[in-house]
Amino acid sequence: MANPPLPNIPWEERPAGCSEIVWRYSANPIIPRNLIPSSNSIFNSAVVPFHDGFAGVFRCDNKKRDMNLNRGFSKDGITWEMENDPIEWQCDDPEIGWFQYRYDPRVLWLEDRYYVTWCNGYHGPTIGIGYTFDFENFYFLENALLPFNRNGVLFPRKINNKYVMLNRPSDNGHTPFGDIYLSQSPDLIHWGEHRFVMGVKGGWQSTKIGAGPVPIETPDGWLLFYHGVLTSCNGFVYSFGAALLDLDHPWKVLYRTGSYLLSPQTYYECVGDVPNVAFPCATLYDPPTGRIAIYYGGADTVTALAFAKMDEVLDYIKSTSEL
Ligand code: BMA
Repeated sequence: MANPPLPNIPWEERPAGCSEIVWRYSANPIIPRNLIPSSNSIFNSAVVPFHDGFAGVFRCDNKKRDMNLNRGFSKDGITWEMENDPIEWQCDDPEIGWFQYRYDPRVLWLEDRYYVTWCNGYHGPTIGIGYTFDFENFYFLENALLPFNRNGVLFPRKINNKYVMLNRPSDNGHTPFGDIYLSQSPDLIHWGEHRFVMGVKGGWQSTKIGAGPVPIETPDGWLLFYHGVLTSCNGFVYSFGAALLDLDHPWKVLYRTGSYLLSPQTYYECVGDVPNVAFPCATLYDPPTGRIAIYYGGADTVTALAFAKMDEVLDYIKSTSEL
């Protein structure tokens, strides 16, 4: 199990009187929309442990409302320094190296480097894959799938000797449907052996669902936080819950939360450029303490932090599971 201890994980105990499995950081949002001069909004972003602190790839929509990815660094995972200019991706192939838009990054350590996946504009949304060794130089690898697809999330190790990626086929717009699929690859470039993982259900996850942060390996299965969308008379509402996927056959869902773990209820989740959105893209995990920190976007405007304990999340998924 490749989950090293993370003693410096950002953490705040569950507030007195709170009975939620996932609770919010009291000083949310941790990243305001205007942290850098160029930004309109900074949200749906991903972080990883890096050196003695943390590094991240952030969705920064600029004041022209271009959607792009900027890098950032933090000592404590809470206070971030971010570059004002977007990451420049090195790519030798001009056919795929051009910029249309980039958003909703996920970042992970996989074998020998940090990989980044995101929703990449290439004649419509698809999954871009890039990598960096040092958060200085970034390289674009390929578009993994044909448009239209979003929410591409890699597993942090090969499974059955293949790279594995969750993804969500979509349309070219705001997609009023969507189930989670899984694709497999020998080399992170050629993808196939597609499998259905799970589809929409009632209530908070009735319109569409999509993988959130990189899955965490546990003895009980891959822990996947995922977002679910409900269509209200006022538009989409983005909440998140979690599932446990079989370790060897990760398209097999073992358990799945019947209720959401967090839904947009605070001001910074309900009010912003897109109201009523809580959209998780990263977790940090410290196995010795069971602490989990969840990074999520609030209302497509700011970045927020929530906390949970691994044993409680696993118990909750199992005890509320509805497959
Ligand atoms: C999805 C993506 C996300 C966004 C969400 C709510 O389709 O664009 O980046 O958070 O819609 O607007």
